[in-house]
Amino acid sequence: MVENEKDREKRLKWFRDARFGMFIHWGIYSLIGRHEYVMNTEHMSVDEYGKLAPKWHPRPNAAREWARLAKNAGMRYMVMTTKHHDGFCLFDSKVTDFNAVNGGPRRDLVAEFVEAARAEGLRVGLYYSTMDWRHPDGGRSGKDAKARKRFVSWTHGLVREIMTNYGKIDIMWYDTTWPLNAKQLQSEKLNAMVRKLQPGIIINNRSGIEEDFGTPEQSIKADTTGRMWESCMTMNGAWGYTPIDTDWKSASEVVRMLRQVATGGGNLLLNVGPSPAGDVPYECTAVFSQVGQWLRKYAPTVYDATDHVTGGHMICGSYTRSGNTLYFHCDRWPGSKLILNSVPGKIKSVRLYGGAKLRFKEESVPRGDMHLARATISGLPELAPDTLSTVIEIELEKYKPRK
Ligand code: FHN
Repeated sequence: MVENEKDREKRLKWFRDARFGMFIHWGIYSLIGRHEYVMNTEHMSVDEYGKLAPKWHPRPNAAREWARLAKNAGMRYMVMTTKHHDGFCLFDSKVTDFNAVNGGPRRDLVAEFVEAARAEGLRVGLYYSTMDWRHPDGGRSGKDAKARKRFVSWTHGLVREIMTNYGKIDIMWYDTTWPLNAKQLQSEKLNAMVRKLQPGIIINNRSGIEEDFGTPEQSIKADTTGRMWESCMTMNGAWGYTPIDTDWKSASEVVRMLRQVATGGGNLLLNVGPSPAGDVPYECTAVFSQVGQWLRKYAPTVYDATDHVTGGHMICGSYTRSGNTLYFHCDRWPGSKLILNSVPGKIKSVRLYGGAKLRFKEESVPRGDMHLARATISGLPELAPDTLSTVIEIELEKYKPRK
């Protein structure tokens, strides 16, 4: 039965409302600590790389710490890698013995992950890369029909396992079909199986079919067609554990990214790459707790403000919007007066979010044969009440999108 738009929006509603999720890239590559691509970037043979597996002994239930960290940061869902390009499965499998139960951890890490996320009331997503550097048919499946048949059957078998063995899964997060295309990977058939096993599931666009949401990566590009989208971002430059990359994002950058995804009606999936033992780098935990604290005050200005809006102030900040209410997120504090050009509608009232009303003046400033709109908000404190970002709530008579 073809799903109608109303039912589809109902299925997607929790995801649209969630706004903020945690991405986890964890695997035997963390033992080396030089990116999840290390097998490729350092030209390791399959055997040499495979020798890492029995050396991986993460502590039990590290995922419970991640889930608490995610919850405290204001995240509402978590997505973890079940198999990355390296072929190591973090779950028990009858399809491949290169898995976390068969060697190394000798535990089902996907089971631990889903249990931990659910214990914190968070939705669960499973990442699965359909590209595989280890499988002998992986690379040649693009050109060799017999190899492709074997590899596609293997892939469908593994996806069937993660969609069957862990209860209700909320998101199927595919990654990269290389060297195959959707037709060769039989993605229609694969996703029909996934939806049969998990009726309410949401599927991303990386099995080569559009499905439910787009996945801009390391950038925030709003999908203005109204189609759901989620931007995935690293905290430093790598997805997997890479402590030598110390270029970490700040809490203010994360808050700004949250505003940007809210403005465009999308989600932010922010990544952590835990250590071999399961520790989240402290640079992430510190930022996540600051962001969580900020969200506890300003949650509605990010979670509930899902209407598209553009404009703001080139230096000081930009808006999110909920109907006729604008939230101006001020990252760089101007002092006691804020001057905004072209506010999209006539102002009814202005206040510091959760605070006292502020004075405002609307003007039309002549310049040559033009008249430029300007709104001056005064009576602000000299110093920013919140250094990450202070929100000014502007009630409009009616929101009038800028042409
Ligand atoms: O190659 C992967 C990469 O390691 C990481 O998993 C990202 C996450 O979206 N996906 C691929 C690059 O697009």
